[in-house]
Amino acid sequence: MPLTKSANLEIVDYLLSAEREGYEVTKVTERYPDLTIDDAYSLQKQLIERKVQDGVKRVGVKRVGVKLGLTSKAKQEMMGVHEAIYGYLTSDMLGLEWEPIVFNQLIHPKAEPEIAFLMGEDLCGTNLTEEDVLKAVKYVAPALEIIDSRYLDFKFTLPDVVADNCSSSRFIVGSNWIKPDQVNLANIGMVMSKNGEVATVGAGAAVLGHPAKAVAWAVNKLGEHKEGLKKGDIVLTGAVSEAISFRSGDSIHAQFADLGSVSFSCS
Ligand code: OOG
Ligand code: MG
Repeated sequence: MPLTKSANLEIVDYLLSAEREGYEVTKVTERYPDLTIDDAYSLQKQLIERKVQDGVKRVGVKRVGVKLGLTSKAKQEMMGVHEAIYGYLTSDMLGLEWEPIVFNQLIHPKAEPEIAFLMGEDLCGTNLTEEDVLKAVKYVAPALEIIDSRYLDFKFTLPDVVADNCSSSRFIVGSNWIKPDQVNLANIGMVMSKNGEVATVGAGAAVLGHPAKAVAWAVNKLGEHKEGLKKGDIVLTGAVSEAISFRSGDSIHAQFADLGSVSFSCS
C-alpha cells in the first residue's frame, strides 16, 4: 500500500529534525516495513524540496548537485547493502578546506574520499554511456564527503538510506580542478590519512570500474524520473575506499595521484 500523504510528511519531518538537531533515530522501516525503493526516492525528493523551501526563508539553500553512494565493493560490504544509490547535494552541505567542520553539529560522522565532477553541460536521458558523461564533464577534482546517517548506529536497509538522502551531510572539494581528458580516472590511486597516519587506500576503478560509469548509471536512473544533471552541478562519484570515523580534534587528508589532495579538520 502506498504511503499516505500524512505518513510522507511525518517521515520527512522525522528525518529533517534528526539532521537539524543532531540526534539518531530508529529506521523508518521499523515503522513502515513495506517501504519500497520507489517510496524511498519519493521521500528523498520531498526531503530535499522541504530543505530548499525552508532554507530559502533563512539562508538560501539551493540544490548544487548529486551524489552517488555504495558504488564500491568496499562500501557495499561495509554497509551490508549491495546496490548503488543516489542522493542530492545542497549548498548548506558545502564545507571549505580552511573552515573546520563543527563536530557537535553532527551525529557520528565518517569521511569518504571521492572523485568530484563539475558538469559543463546538462545531461539527461535513460541510455547514456560513460563516454556521454565524460563529454559533459568540465573538470574533475579531489573531494571528501562527510556522511552522517541519521539512523541509530549508522545501520540501515536500502530504502532507509535512500529516504535519508544517502547519509549526506557535508562535502569538501579540493581546489585542484583539471580537465577529464588529462587523467586516467580508473587508474588514480588514493591514500586517506587521519592525523597523519594512513587509514585507507583505494583507486578510481573501485567505483563500478570507472567513476564516469557510475555517473552514467545515476543519470540513467534520474532519467526514469525525468530528472538529470545540470550545467554547473557537482557530482560526487562515490567513495573509492571504506569510510572512516572522525571526531573533534581530528584532521583528514586524501591524496589522489594526478588529482592532488583535499583535507579538512574537525573542531
Ligand atoms: C551511504 C552513503 C554511501 C558512498 O560514497 O558510498 C556513500 C552510507 O554508507 O551511509 O556516500
Ligand atoms: Mg559518498
